[in-house]
Amino acid sequence: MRQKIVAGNWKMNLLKEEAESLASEVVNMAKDETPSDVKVIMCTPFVHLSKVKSLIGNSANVFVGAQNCYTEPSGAFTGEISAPQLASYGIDYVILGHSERREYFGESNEMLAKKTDAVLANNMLPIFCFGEVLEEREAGTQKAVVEKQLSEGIFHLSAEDFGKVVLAYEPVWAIGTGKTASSAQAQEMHKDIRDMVAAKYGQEVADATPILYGGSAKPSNAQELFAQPDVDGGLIGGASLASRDFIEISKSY
Ligand code: 3PY
Repeated sequence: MRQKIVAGNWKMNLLKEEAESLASEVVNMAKDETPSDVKVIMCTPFVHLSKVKSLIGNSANVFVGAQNCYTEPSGAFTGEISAPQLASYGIDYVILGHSERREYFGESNEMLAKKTDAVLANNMLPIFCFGEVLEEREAGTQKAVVEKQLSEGIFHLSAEDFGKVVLAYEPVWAIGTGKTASSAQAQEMHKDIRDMVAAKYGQEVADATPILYGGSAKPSNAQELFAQPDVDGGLIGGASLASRDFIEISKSY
């Protein structure tokens, strides 16, 4: 059985009090409503991580994640946050390679390979994002694009380390656009991704790898997406900022 995961990507949203209310609501609702085999993760801006971590306390099914980290452990890198720093706050997960980081901050597959190593070396778990842009989908090259992102960004890992990774397929044309990939489009790509993992690491590892769908997932489409055999959950943008919507998504399996 693969781990079911609903991870919220808060992006650069919420002020202090707003973040604290949302996190408390999610923790309380998840305790009562989210099925016990679903992990709920809140990936917050750096400034909220410590507080959200303490609000989660010893909750059994809610975890905290960052949205990025730097490749180096320490030093003269003004404005950056390192993996050891995140680990020292007890952070569980780190999103890497979100399309907004790739597009606005020039993050390459090579840089993401180093970030992945840094996260794993500090005993945190990467949520590794990848996906094609609209022109690539229209040109029918999405599979090749995804294969390159995986082979350059994450397929250097040993099978043991790869076993700790959460993959998140996020078609860029479905991010912040309100467009969602149809459940059939998501399933087709998720199956291709699982086959790529199997070709590299073997079927057993592939069958155990959680592959999340990201891109305008919301309560009204989560059930259909999560019903697909190779979709193991979601990386949720806007809908993770409303506790009721986010928790409804966590109940959509
Ligand atoms: C979205 O749903 O828009 C996302 O970017 C999730 O990461």
